[in-house]
Amino acid sequence: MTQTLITAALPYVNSFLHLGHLAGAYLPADMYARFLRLSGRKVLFVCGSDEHGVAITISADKEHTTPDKIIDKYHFANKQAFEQFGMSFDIFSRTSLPEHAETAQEFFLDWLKKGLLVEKEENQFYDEEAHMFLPDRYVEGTCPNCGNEHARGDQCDNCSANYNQTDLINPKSVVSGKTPVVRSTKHWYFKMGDFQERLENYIESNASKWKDNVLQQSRSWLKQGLADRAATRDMTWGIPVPVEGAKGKVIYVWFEAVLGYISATKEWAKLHNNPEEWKDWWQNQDTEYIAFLGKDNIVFHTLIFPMLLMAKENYILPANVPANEFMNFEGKKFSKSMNWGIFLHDYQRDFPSPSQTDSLRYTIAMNLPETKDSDFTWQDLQARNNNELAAIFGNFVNRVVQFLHKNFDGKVPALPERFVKLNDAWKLLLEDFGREDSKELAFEKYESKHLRYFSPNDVALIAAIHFGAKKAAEHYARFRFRDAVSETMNIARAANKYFNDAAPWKTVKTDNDDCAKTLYICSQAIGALSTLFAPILPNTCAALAKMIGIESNTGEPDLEILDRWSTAAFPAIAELTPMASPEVLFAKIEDSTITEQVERMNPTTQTTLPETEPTDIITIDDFKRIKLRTAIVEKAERVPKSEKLLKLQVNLGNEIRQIIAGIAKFYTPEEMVGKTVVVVANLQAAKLMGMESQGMLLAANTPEGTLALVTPESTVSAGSEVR
Ligand code: B3M
Ligand code: ZN
Repeated sequence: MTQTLITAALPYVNSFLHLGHLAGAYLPADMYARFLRLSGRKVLFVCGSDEHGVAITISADKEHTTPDKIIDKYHFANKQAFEQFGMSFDIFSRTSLPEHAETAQEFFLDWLKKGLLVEKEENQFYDEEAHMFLPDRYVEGTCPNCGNEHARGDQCDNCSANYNQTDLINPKSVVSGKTPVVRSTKHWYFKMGDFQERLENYIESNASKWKDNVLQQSRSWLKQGLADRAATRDMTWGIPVPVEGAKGKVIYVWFEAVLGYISATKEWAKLHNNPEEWKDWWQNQDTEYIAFLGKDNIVFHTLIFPMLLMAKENYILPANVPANEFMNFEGKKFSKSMNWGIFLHDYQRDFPSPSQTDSLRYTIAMNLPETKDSDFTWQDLQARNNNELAAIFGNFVNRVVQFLHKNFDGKVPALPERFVKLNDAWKLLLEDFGREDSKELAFEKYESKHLRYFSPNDVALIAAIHFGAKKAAEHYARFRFRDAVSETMNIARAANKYFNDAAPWKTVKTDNDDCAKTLYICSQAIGALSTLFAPILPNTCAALAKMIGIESNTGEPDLEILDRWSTAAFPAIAELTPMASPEVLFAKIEDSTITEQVERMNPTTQTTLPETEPTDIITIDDFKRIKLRTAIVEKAERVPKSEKLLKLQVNLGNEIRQIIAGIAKFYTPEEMVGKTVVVVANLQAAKLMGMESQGMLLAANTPEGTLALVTPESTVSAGSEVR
């Protein structure tokens, strides 16, 4: 295998990207791509927007606009967000391009020709008012299994039952609100059963390398037996079925979206003035193909996509599908409708500097949901930034550069006569290390052998870099990104320790030659870190390269292919290279910044944030789902360390609830006690600064920028319904 094709799942363009997206697929894919490029590997990294399917039309309906407007809005927003967060795609394409329709239709016709599609008539709901068949998410009704009145067309969120939409009790069209009729409709079904055995062999032949979650899901599908699956839908938005008599039918989104990777590669090849080059990737046995995605997309990439590729012949299959679990936000699932989570553009607004982007990448990387769901918290971002990035990596760089400016004219020291052959000795030392597997053994063995040039401290640091880089590479190769990054941070730790142990502030007075050598080695360590941290901290490493006067390479596309990784432990910076004046790599994140973010999570204060999304119109039924009740405040106290929050105990008639409200700037605890307020009673509980908030108060923004509580005009008892 001489080259690697990397794809990251094509995000639906029906919402903005949030941190959970980065954690699920995009950040690991990007780190992997950058790592491989830095290791001298030829890489093509492909992504784009998934612009068809019901997810898009539903969002268009909700935003009272058309699908083509929706896709433009989110495609460009997402593309920009990805760029800001450093995704080093070779191409970010979109499935609404005519070239993609061509690819998908060509595949479809090929399935027809090969007899892989069967036509069948089946019953489905039809909305006579909207003149359309209703895809599963367009029908709601009562669950035939548990009686939940808001069950979706194909599955119930309450009891997780799966059923046919025509089994729903009291079905309603989401489009018109009317009861749909049953009509029969014709579709093309893909004979997945024909591929059962080949797919089983494919999965099992990869079993030793794949992650457990990926294997389990794939095997469990195969175990149930692959049945015919509709490859078309009755919809106008999508890629038309390219046969006569198929008006109003499109190719099912999952059967074309995965082909979007191929279309994107074709677009890339065209842009590179070599339109046939895409085949060099997809139809080349020397390509290793790795598909990154979140856990909800697994079988589409381990079974459906491979099946489509097998059917077409000549195509390579994914060699690995290192899917992640989900990352939650402060203990709860990211949710667009509940406004829970951090969108990338929100983070960008509040933390605009490139190093802050890197801090986020680092924090997510250290919390990647590689084997189980994980959690992102603001506190963790602060701790990772302050205690690791700033206190270890940034601190080392700063100490060295400052020392150079104070004592060596701001330049990498020239090697004194005594150590003039240091680079040759360094080469020999690394050759010796190359014969050993473990850092500890190597150190013991060579500590004294190289004494003429290197002190034991020197050997320890060079060993830490050499073996750390090697270990990190092994972790990257096995998709263990958290370990890869921890390993890299350990190198920075070792560098700090080296600076402490070598104590150049002492030797500068006692043995200037030795001091020069120490600082020469420190400078080389900075060079090494600027390569080894590049997959995770590309902005910082680019800035660092500039600062230390070496050519920046953070594993971006289209650079000369060079292996910088395995040579990272060897000196890369020439003597007397000037170093730019010291610059703080990572500014500390203050407590108040974090407190402010945490408080913004409080729904009561969220209204003061700039609008990032168009306001949605809701129906009376939507409104009825919100249960508003009056409540009497029984106790109120300030929340320590917070300017904005009050902790309230409120009486709802039949229960006492704790509510953490962002009103402390406008109401004292004493004023609050005894007040009758209006509370959203069925809001999911949330944690604010470690305390549970079981509801939310209503308050209005005043023209003066303060808040005024909503209270009933006359006396009512606690727990009265507000409508
Ligand atoms: N669009 C999943 C999603 O955005 C889906 C992935 C397609 S990969 C070809 O949730
Ligand atoms: Zn149910």
